[in-house]
Amino acid sequence: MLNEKMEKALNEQINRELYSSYLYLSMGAYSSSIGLSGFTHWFKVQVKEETIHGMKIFDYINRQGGRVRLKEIKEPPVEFGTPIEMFRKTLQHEQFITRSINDLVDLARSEKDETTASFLQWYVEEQVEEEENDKEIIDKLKIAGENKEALSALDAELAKRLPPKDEEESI
Ligand code: OFO
Repeated sequence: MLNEKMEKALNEQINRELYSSYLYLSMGAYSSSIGLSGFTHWFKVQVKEETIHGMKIFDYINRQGGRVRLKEIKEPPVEFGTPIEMFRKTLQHEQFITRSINDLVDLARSEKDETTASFLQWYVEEQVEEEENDKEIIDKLKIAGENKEALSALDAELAKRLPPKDEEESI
């Protein structure tokens, strides 16, 4: 079972995950507006990933007999600058999410809630992957520099991103 403090903190994390989804949807729209349809595809896959992250917590709260309380999702920015600036913002956001997951783990441990601490381990590992993906793209964008052909090749590569593996099981 979840205590009140833990339930509130998990509900806040659902909101952060759904905001991530909304933020990446906005980045996908921006990418389309600057002619990078492969980037749009990459962000659309990321939108699904973030929805899954939110839904896993939704399911966990329900299974633990807690109460999901959805809050307003704040409006994301509309403009993101150059592709590398946009991915730097993506990485910064993921680093913020990593800190919030670590805070949740600390809270679960201080509340002696081993079940939730163990549930959160999936997120701890997932955040390594999330940050790694962004860093890899930033590195590729650094190499591409001002070279339009290299940017176009990266756009084609991002267009091939596969949908999340656990899409069906989580929603
Ligand atoms: Fe849910 O990991 Fe990104 O935000």
